[in-house]
Amino acid sequence: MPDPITGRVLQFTAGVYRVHTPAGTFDCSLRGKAKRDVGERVAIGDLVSIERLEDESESCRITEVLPRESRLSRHSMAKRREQVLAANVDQVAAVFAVARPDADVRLLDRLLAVAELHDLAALIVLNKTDLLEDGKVPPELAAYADIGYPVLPTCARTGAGLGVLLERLAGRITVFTGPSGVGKTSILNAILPDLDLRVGAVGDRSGRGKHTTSAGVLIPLPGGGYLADTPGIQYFEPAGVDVADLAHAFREFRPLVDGCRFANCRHRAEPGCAVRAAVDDGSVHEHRFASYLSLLEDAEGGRESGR
Ligand SMILES: Nc1nc2c(ncn2[C@@H]2O[C@H](COP(=O)(O)OP(=O)(O)O)[C@@H](O)[C@H]2O)c(=O)[nH]1
Ligand SMILES: [Mg+2]
Ligand SMILES: [Zn+2]
Repeated sequence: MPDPITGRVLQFTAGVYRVHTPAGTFDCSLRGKAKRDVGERVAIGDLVSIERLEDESESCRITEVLPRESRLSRHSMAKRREQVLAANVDQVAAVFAVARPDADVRLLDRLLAVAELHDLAALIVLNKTDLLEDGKVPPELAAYADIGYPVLPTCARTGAGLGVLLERLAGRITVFTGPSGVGKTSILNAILPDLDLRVGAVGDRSGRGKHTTSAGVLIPLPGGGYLADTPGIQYFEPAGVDVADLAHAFREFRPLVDGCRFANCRHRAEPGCAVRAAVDDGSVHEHRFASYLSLLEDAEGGRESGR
């Protein structure tokens, strides 16, 4: 029996796992004992041992799934279980455009909250900088650097900023996410010329792109590391989240919450709320607070509907 090889699950389609290894990329099956041991479906990003079947040299099977270091998951209300979107993720890159379409900060805050709740680092990519008249990132977006998120301006058209982005991605598994039409596929095509993914056209009126990127793939990067394209993260529902944890998902609130008068303060309109005071004195941005309140409402709604 040849020695097993260790590799990374890139994709899963119709019962076949595509596994990237130093010896090449192989299509593998998962059956028998390995399947029973896993219990839940193997996710993209999982590290697995595979072996080639001796009789059919083209055929491989997964013999073991190595322990996960992290997972990015979404709680499915309908299926009443956790759905793992990607395993062993190191960071989340939230990709937005500076214009066409304008950055949706509510969605950005939601994605950042997902990253924080999973204890994952996050970075913000602001694409289409060629559309900035004065070359300056809008202050509302630049402000994310003040609360500790790396903000990386890029332009898929000219290639500006892509070198810095690549350095950030090297050797890590990064979930690449954001609304459609912001240029995610264009960035991938620019940094990985061999990939040749389809770029969606932007509709004239809405400024939004067509949905052209399919779900659940991990793309190997030339400098090591992978990009994970997991659209499901956008539909994150905070319904499974403890409302007490939600303030921690807004990193600039964390040092404040101990200063609230009530230990169970939800930072809505309670007297003596330190978060509210920080919003009033301008040290916490209004729109971050509004995003928090909207997620709080969702989280409470999920709890009251008797999940
Ligand atoms: N002006 C400008 N347009 C861009 C840039 N990057 C992408 N686009 C355009 O934005 C539209 C959507 O791009 P696409 O890569 O499909 O976005 P995705 O939906 O996020 O994958 C396409 O028409 C691209 O040509 C950029 O840096 N500057
Ligand atoms: Mg795309
Ligand atoms: Zn409070």
